[in-house]
Amino acid sequence: MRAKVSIIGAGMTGATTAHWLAELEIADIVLIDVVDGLAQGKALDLQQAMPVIGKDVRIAGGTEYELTENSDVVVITAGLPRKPGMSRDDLLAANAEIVRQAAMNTLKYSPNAIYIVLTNPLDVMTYLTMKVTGLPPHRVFGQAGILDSTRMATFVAEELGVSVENVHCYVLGGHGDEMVPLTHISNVAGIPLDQILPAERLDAIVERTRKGGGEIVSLLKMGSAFYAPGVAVAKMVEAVIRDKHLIAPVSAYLQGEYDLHDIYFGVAAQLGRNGIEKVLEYPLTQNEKQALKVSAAIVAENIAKLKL
Ligand code: TXD
Repeated sequence: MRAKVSIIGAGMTGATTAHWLAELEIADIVLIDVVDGLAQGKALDLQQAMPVIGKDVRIAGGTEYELTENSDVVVITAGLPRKPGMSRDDLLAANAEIVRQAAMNTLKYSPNAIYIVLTNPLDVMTYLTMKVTGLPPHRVFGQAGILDSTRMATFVAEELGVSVENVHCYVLGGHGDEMVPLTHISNVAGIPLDQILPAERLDAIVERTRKGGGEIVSLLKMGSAFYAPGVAVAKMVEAVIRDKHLIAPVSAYLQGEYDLHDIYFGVAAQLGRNGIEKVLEYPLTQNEKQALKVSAAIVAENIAKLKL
């Protein structure tokens, strides 16, 4: 039987995730949006692209959650994006209600699905999804780290003039400007970044990575990034459907790892058919540990605002 992936929110990231996923030809896709016609229209358009690329993928869209029945994976992108000058945390109250609805409406039709959350503030919305669905934490996780890490890898590859294939970056922490790009674990062909780049260039890359989302928000002026977030989600969906045991930075529920408890937070985790199989712990420097603490305190403060 074919796998089925439902994407809630057919806006920029939802539709782009569907696009990247369709190219992988690993699942049929359903797009759901509250705006009448939007998901249907985009699904039909994408469906009509399939003969050109020779992919046998069925894509449906609508406003009705019945369409999502028996999904293997549910992706939640529904919500508002940032406007220039807004932080991700400014979206909390409005998006919490939207994500809660999306999670409950899909759970009714797909009680066995794996949930991947994209809506901001990311770690908080992922926590909310786990709580309201009552699903075991390994079946609910969020996308942020693959995006933050691919941004960092892009800047490193550009700086050194090497192939992106040689660059391996790992960004941990909450998906906010206090995220923690790891400079001695990230590497170019095995050589740690802090040994291959002068300190001031590395600092500039870390800073640009942290502000990477905001850089795009201020350029676009309406909405936020969608190509790289979309492909990051598609990568996670693929890891689940193909049971790849892929290690990637994701927002995962922590129960003591890095001395953090009852929080969703960006860490490296292994993904397979059952969701998160394992959380990896890197040996961190004192500075990195401290930076993670600062980032975690901000996420925890926002989780508390949910009053769950
Ligand atoms: O890395 C990451 N985690 C992120 C997160 C990267 C990029 C974008 N990130 C966040 O995802 C962003 O801050 C937003 O909170 C979400 C969605 O961003 P997107 O750019 O896709 O926003 P759009 O284009 O506005 O699309 C959101 C869609 C839009 O079509 C709405 O009509 C729909 O969500 N929406 C709903 N769909 C279903 N149900 C409800 N209730 C609903 N409310 C809005």
